[in-house]
Amino acid sequence: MGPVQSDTHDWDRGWNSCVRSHVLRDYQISRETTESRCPLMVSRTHAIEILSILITSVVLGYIGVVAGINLVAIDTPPPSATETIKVIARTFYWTFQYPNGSSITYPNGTTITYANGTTIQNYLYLKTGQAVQLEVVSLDVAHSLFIYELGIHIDAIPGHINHTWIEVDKPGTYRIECTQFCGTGHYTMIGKLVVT
Ligand SMILES: [Cu+2]
Repeated sequence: MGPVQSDTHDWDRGWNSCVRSHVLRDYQISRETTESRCPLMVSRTHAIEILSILITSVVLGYIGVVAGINLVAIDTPPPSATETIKVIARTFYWTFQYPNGSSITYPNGTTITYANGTTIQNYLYLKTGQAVQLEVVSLDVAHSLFIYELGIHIDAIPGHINHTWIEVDKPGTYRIECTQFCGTGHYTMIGKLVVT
């Protein structure tokens, strides 16, 4: 079979010619056949493969870098978050340990400053716009602190401190719950974040 008459470019003519006269006729679509009989086609195929790999690598690399930068940014507390509150999980309650000099404003409007810090069970009090760091730990089994409305979710693991931070820009009461099944009283392990 002679070369195909076409107004397309050289590569297309080479391809059609090679495939029709050798590959399809012999029913052998192998690397050896294509390389020995259709060098033009092979070189074009390799160029497309290399280009595809390069484009894919650049796109995936870009996504990876952007995701990495955002993950680090999300995990990094703002400079104003100088105070660290310890969140301690036990079966089946939370305690929030405030550092020395903490100032807490309660819902009735009273503000108290605790020179030696204070510990409060099941209630975490914050002021609107107050950024604090949280150190989360468990004293018995694995728990997990979850504040659905704020998208905060962090495990409380015995012997291991997990870090996160929180800043709420809207006053209100937000439910704190444990999302790790920790025993028969798991469902009672409810706390409240009160933002004044
Ligand atoms: Cu729990």
